[in-house]
Amino acid sequence: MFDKILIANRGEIALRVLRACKELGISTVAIHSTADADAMHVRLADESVCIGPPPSKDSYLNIPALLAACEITGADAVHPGYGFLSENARFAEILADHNLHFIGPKAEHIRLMGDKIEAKKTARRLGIPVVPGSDGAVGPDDDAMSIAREIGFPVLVKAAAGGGGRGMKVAHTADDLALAISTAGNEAKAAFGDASVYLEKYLQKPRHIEIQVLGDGRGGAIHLGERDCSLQRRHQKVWEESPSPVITPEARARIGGICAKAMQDMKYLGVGTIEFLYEDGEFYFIEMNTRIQVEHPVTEMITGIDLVLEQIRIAAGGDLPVTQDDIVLNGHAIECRINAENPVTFRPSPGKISRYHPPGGLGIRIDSAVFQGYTIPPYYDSLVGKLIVHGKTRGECLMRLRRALDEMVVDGIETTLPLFRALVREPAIIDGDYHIHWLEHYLAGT
Ligand code: MV4
Repeated sequence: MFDKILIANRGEIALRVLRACKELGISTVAIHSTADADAMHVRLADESVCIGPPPSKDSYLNIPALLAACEITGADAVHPGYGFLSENARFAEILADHNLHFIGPKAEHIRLMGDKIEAKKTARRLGIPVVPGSDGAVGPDDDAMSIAREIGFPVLVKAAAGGGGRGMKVAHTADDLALAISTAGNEAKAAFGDASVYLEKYLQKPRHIEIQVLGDGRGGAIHLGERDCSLQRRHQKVWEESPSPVITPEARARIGGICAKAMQDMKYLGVGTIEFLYEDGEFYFIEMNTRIQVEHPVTEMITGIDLVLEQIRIAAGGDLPVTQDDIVLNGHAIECRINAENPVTFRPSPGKISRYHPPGGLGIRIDSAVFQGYTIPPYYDSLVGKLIVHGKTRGECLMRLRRALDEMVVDGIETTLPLFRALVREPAIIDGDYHIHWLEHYLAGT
């Protein structure tokens, strides 16, 4: 097991990792920019190192500074959290070159899943259902029109180096195709330095269903059910829940088994999330994330498994905590991502929290690093915290969530709390009757 872990992140996920380390008896090193000097994870860590000025490129993304912090403190492992360097294969390799453990998958798997075309080819080879589309990138010499006609309009043009919705263009008819391909390619070149694009059948109103997987790197792997993350705004998840209101136990067992088998075949190491679009009873692979995700608490609440603690144990050579048959999905969990943003315009609202009262009681969890008097800096994401609620049923969970949202106080800044207080009372949400575009239509009043 590791002796000292450097947590290469900030905010709530840095605190989350720190808690798992403390429960494992592992010493912790916090790193922070000058803007985060009084942050909670810095206060609670055994040691801390300031690694630079506020801009992420000069601090949380500053690999030489992070290596120096490991050197100074004698850390033997690095946990990247999510975002920042968490899916940077080069960072994982550099750490290995310095005899430091990267708490995450093998660099080859990070790189593989970072290329959306290679990820899809790998998924198909492993027996995971994928969206019908082109076999790889569509180049200038390819007959994109015949490929598109084979797929059937509307088609979606996607950037190979994209992800998270960046570099996507819909071609509704043949007339739109050439412009969609050139626009997506130019945007991809500008954004990612790689103009490669591929085509997929455009699914009109799917749900976003993701499967949590855990592998020991030696051929053992299990799945921990799904999370329904369909409520998104501009590709930012807002509300996540498990189980999904539309996935039956049979469908869960089928797709979960396929994912677990694929991870066994890959000898995948650590936590991972396999993302699907789900429409008319069919799952379609779109991407795989090779990091711990923001919404991991939803799965923890219904499985009772501490995903971050297991991530660390497995990275140190440990075995899977349970067998697939041991996994029991208990009840229902919903997570609301509460941001320091105007609840109507979503304009960021950094600043000092003058009053803070988190809700409590049975089945209520708050993953947050804020406190009364804390100032939310303007340099990073606007997450105030995640409210995660568990209930025996979805109905009980919604009732408890409504009570918790009404009890929660965050004054001094604007937050999206009012949005969640409205959503939890919205008939379509209460019925679980929504898809990936539902929230944007709701917000637009359409
Ligand atoms: C799609 C799609 C429809 N059809 N692929 C958005 C980001 C990335 N995860 C993939 N995304 C999509 N891929 C096909 N073939 C619709 C989306 C999409 C989306 C997916 C999940 C959650 C929210 C979304 C919002 C807009 C578009």
